[in-house]
Amino acid sequence: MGIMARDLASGDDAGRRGSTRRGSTRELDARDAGRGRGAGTRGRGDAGLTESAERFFVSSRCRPDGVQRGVVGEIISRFENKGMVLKALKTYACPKAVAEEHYRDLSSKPFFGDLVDYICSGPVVAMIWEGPGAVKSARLMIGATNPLESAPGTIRGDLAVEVGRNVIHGSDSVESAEREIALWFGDEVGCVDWQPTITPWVRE
Ligand code: DAT
Ligand code: MG
Repeated sequence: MGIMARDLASGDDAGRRGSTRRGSTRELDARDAGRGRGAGTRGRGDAGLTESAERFFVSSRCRPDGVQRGVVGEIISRFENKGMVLKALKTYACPKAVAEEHYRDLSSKPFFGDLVDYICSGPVVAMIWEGPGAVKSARLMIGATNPLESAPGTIRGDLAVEVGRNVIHGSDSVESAEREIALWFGDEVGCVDWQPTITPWVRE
């Protein structure tokens, strides 16, 4: 597991933190319910993470102006409407060390300092979404890095005009999603193991 946000933020020993609530909120397995097989549960081992269901990390980077525009609800709606499942969400004041770790691959870029300052300048809403092919699908929904090159209908294509204010971050691979989830959500305390009851109407 990668480095965790709170390690960077506070030097905390993640391993000493309290027990995970993951798995304590067991939901009716929507597929079983839909097929009349009764109230099954999903343990961590298959918490919606079948080989066809990936997790995807999204942060809607909202400075005060972004919050005023109210794009967080719009972004959530788009992923919900697509049929992805929201596994975790939090509003977060991003410490500089977390931002630098998150964007470490870009540390040699001339805009790195401005990017880090920007991410730390206001509340960030971090989310974990899950669904089949979630990484590729969500990247298509988000659109190109430069909003002026993002297709209409994409989040950036519809909601942004400048690369430095492109509204949303999304993981670019399954590996980076897991790294970013570990960074932002640590051991996933508070993440909910659930599936919507309408799952059989969204997925075969
Ligand atoms: P993406 O966010 O589409 O994965 P990226 O990982 O290449 O794109 O870059 C991360 C962020 O860095 C991007 O969302 C906005 C910022 N950025 C990228 N290229 C930039 C540039 N040329 N000038 C200013 N900011 C840039
Ligand atoms: Mg990227």
